Amino acid sequence: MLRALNVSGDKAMIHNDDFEKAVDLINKSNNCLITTHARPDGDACGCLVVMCDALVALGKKAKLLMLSEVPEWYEFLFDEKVPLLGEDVQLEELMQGRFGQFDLIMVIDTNSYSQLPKFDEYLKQADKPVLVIDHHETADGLGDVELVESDAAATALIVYDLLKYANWPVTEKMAEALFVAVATDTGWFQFGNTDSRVYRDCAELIDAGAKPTKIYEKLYQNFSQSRFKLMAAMLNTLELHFHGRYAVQHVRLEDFEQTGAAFKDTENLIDECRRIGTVEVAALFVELKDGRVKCSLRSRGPVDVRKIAQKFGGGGHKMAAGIHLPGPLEEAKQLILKEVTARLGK
Ligand SMILES: [Mn+2]
Repeated sequence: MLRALNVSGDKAMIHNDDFEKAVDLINKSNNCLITTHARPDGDACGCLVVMCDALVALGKKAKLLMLSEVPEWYEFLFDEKVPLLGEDVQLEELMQGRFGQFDLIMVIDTNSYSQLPKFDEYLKQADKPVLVIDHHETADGLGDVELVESDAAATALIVYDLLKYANWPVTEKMAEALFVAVATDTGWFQFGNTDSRVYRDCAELIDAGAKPTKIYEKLYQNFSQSRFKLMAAMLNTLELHFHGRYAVQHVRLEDFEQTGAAFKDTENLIDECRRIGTVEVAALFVELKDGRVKCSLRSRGPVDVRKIAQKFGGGGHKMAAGIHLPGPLEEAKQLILKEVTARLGK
């Protein structure tokens, strides 16, 4: 039996017709390929686990594929290592159907080609229905059916709504994965996207078996020594502009070498400087091996960092966005400083 979720007619919410189409697409499929954006975060990982389990529970085949490595602190979500495109599976194998003969492709927590390196080539030529579940505003319209709601704090909230709409059971493991997804995308209920829906859904997930204290320990009190040293190196680079309203930090290639940390260890490090009371905009610049600089931006004021990111081909949300900039580091910093100055400087 299907349960009506959205009776308010609120435009920002996903219409029941779309949930119906998504359920239909899934019911018609037998062999599904599920992927998410490169550099998967907690929301991406959690949603993948949940959709895979939901499909298997329906008696379907489902395969996960990652486009870049899963950070080790999310590995506990997965029963086994997820195949990595370009490493465990080559694009050619995927193209030729040797990884699987799929009749449905699910793209989760992104709706843009630029977030799907190499996989975008497969997606463009694959003549298969695509279901997108996402909460980002940047959208290329990849799906034949799309469950997209930019007001949702996490894609996991949409996944959860889908499960409830379709009346598919939520196991303890699924509840944990959904909780991890929502908790990480809200910075453990700190960010501005933490609305009553987040707390309501998380309360339900706790009732379904998610254990917040255990999850907190796994996520936030589980640093490797090398990651902690990388954080210490980053903290030492802090620059403050505009009387402490703009915080800038960086990580150089040599920091990775000296600490033994990996690129993925930079996830969420940008949030450390939010402890400084004056900070409204924060930027973290990370040198990449290919010479580019990954810039992450956070806002907790009126500055819309997505607009800054979009100027240089990046994307994200008002409060959190990212861009790849050409190097060197100092020039990338100047580029963003100019944008922030236009917004904060008087
Ligand atoms: Mn997300």
